[in-house]
Amino acid sequence: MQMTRVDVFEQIFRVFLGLGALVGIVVVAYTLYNAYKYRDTGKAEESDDLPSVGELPTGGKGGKKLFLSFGISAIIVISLVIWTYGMLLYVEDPGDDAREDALDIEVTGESFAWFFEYENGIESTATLRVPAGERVWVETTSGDVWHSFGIPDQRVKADAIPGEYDETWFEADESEAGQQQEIKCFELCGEYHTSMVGTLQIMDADEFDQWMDDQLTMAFTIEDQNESRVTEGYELTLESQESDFEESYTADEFDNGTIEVSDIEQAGEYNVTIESTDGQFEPVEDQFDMTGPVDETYTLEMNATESTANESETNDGGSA
Ligand SMILES: [Cu+2]
Repeated sequence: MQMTRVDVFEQIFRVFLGLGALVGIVVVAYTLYNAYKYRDTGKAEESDDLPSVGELPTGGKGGKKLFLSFGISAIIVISLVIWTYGMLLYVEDPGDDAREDALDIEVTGESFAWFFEYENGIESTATLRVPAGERVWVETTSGDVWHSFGIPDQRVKADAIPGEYDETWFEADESEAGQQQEIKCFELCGEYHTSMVGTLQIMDADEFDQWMDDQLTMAFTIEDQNESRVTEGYELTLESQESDFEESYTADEFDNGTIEVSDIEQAGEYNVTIESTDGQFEPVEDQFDMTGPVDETYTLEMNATESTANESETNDGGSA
C-alpha cells in the first residue's frame, strides 16, 4: 500500500516525538542521578583537593563521556535529517506512475472563491469532490492576486499565483469516505480572505464515478414554435471539439422529442446541428461549453418556403 501525505507527516511527527521524549528522559534522568550522587552530605573534608569557584577542573578520563554524548547526538541528528529528507522527497515526488494514475484537478483561486476543473473538463465551484483511496494531483493557480490553497486535514498547501502553476497531491483514506473537510485560503488576499473557504467532499469511489457520470450527461429536447415536442423528421449531430466524439441521433432514437446522451467522456466545447430529414424545418446550429450536465431545448422553425406556403393558404382562406 502506498503512503498518503497524512501518513508521511504523521510518521515524521511520531519519530520526532518519540526520539525527543527518549533524549529528554535520558538527560533528565542522568542529571537527577548525578545531583543525587554528588549531593552535599556534609562529609567532605577541607583538606580534599576540591576545585574552588572559577577554577577550571584538570585531569579526567580523556573526555570519554564528552565524546560519547557528542557522538550519539551527532548520529541521532544526522540520521534524522537524512530520513526526514527522504520522506519529504517522497512527498515532493511520489514517482512517475503515481503522477500518471492520479486524478488531475486544476484549482483556480479568485477573490474570494475556489474553482475546480477535472481533467475531463467538468467544473465545480467551492466544493471539490474526490474519490477516497485514490491519488489526486492538484495544479493550483490564481485568476487575480496571490492566494494559497490548503486542506489542513490532508496536509495540503500550495501557492496559487497568477500566471504560475504550483502542483501538489493528496490521497484521502478509504476510511474518510463520506467526510467533508475544510478548504481554506492561506494567503491574506483581501477584504473577504476569511470567507475564501471551500469543502472537500470525500466520496466512496463508486459514488464518485456515479456522480461523474451524471456530470457527463446531456439531454436535448426538440420543440416546434408552439412549444410542443417534435417526434419525427430530424437528425441531431453532436460533435466534440476536444475529442474525436461525433455521434448522430435520428428522431426515432428520441423519446417523445427528448434524448439523453450518457456516453460522453470529455466535457468542453461541443457543436450541435439539427437537420430536417424531410426538409420541413430550418437546420439548427449551436455551440456550447460543457462544464457539467447539459440540458438544452431547441426550437425548430418551419422552413421558409413551407411557411410562405402556409401563409398564402391562410390568406386565401381569409379572402374566401
Ligand atoms: Cu485568497
